[in-house]
Amino acid sequence: MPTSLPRGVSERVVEVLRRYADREHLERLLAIPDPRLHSWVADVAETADPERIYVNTGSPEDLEFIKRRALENREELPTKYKNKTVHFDGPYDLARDRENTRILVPPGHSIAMVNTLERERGLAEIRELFKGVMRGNTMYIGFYCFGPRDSPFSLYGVQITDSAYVAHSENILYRVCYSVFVERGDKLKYMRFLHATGERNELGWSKNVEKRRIYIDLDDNIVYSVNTQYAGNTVGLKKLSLRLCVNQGKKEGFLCEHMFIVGVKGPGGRVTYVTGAYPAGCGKTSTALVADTLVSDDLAIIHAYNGEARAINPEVGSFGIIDGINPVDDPEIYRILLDPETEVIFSNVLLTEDGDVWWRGRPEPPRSGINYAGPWRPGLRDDKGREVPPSHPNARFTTHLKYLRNLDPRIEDPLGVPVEAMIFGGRDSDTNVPVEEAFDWVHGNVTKAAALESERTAAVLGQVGVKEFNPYAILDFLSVSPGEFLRLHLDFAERLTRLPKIYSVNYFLRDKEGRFLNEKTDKVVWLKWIELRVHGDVEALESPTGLIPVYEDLAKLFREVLGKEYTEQAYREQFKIRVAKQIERVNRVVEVYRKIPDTPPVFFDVMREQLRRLEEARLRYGDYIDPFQLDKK
Ligand code: SPV
Ligand code: MN
Repeated sequence: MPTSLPRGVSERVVEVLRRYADREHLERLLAIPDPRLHSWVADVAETADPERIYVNTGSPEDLEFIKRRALENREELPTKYKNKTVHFDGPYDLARDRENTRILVPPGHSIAMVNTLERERGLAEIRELFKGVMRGNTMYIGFYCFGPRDSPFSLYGVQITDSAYVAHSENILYRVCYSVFVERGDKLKYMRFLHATGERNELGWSKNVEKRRIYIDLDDNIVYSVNTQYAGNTVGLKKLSLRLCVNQGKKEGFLCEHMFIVGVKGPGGRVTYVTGAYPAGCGKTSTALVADTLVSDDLAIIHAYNGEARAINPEVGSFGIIDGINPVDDPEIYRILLDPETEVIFSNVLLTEDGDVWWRGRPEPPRSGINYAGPWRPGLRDDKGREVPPSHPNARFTTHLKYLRNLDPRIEDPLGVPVEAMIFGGRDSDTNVPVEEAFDWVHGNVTKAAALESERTAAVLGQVGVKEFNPYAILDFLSVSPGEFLRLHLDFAERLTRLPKIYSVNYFLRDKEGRFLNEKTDKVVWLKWIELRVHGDVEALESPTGLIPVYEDLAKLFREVLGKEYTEQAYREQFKIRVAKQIERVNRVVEVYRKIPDTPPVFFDVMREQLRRLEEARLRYGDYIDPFQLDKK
């Protein structure tokens, strides 16, 4: 123990900490010259009453310890593969909980389309729920950089959790940077995350899921999460931080996005950086993986820097959907998931009796084992007679990006990569063409980003398949209204001299029989087309809703990139403009924004223009426009 206390630390705080932390861990904590941190930890410990405090410095021993603890307390189960474990969330805790995720606000305050709760009420509830909640468990404290070290764009976060699984996940997904906290102490601005699993039942699931709460306190830059394990509800720096980051971005003039960042190679070996926002389960991860290089698969922080939009990845790992990943369509990720050298946490897959892991996409049929709902055998039905899938549709893998052969080394570039295009993708069976360029930044932000819709998938609790409004694919993570979020983007452009181009993509068009019009692999062609457009290397056809590819350019790309014939018939079917459906879409989305009071007026102007173009087109062509009838721009 140091004989004198670090500056500003009170005797009382140290007294409390000493009750929970042994000498080594107390010293680790006090080595960070930040008395507010010490008081917070002491306060949490006194309330939650853990057995002990573990301060994670990110040393190999600490990382090992946390992994071992997750196995010892059965939050993770071993598999027959080295360094690969399985975690189960239980059948009622398999996805993000929208209803119980709230932004805490002052009395009488609300944010359009965002779930809020009166701050004092929320905090009181949390205080109650955290009383004694960690009894008998270890409280882990982790320190993370949300972005490259020494980047002016990076943010920082401290996570307290009683879950070794959550701590383990964060050690994979983020850069542990205890030493930065030691160096910078109270000069460092950081977000805080406090999580408790709550009581677990005999199968290890959070028992009190009806008391699951995820409360975001913007005033204090802190998120609370309790009675849940699912990573989207618990891993603070993942989606919980996104709400804090959006709010900070609003104040400081940067963008915090639910976007991948990839490099696409073009003629002469040039690399063009593109970001992409898609709701979960709409092809985001798979698109990120088919690009030539990958910087990020889920999140991007974008700053205006010397007139350029520069993007960093706050993460270094991936929490990806595993359902459907197979050796043919996704060879790289499939390899990583089973490679003896990689570290992976599988969640909510099937763990077979012989220690193998099974998800939809593994070539052989599933065998008996345990899954997210308990023991499983082929043909198992639930109490309502429905077949229990062996592996859940929102089953996931958590792994390091460093295993990717095409990881872009610029993931560590402190100034990020220049963004030249932004893609917005949704799951849409009947309206949008596979790829389309917006006329300009404002048109793209309004009609492709702010107006994004998608059919619901398994990543959130609730009915699958319903068409949902999801502006910028970030609705679930907004702490400002969608109107304000749009305005942030419009304002952001004023600080740029080179504006990224904006695109929509849709991989989910279907024919009348319900069959997909595109192959999974086609998306790489859309990326290559976007790359060429950014550099003005190919022309485009002007539709009422944007600029679409010329048939010959796509046919050439299909041949070069996929070795495939692309027929005029396929093009015609995929790229016909569904005028009537597009009109419905405009009307639907305008209705939504009419109820959002702070929508910038330009939104309605741009939508009105879009509607006018569509109506004119309908008079001229009818409900569908054959793309061969369109003129070059
Ligand atoms: C998503 O749903 O967008 C994800 C997974 O990336 S979660 O962490 O649950 O948000
Ligand atoms: Mn995501």
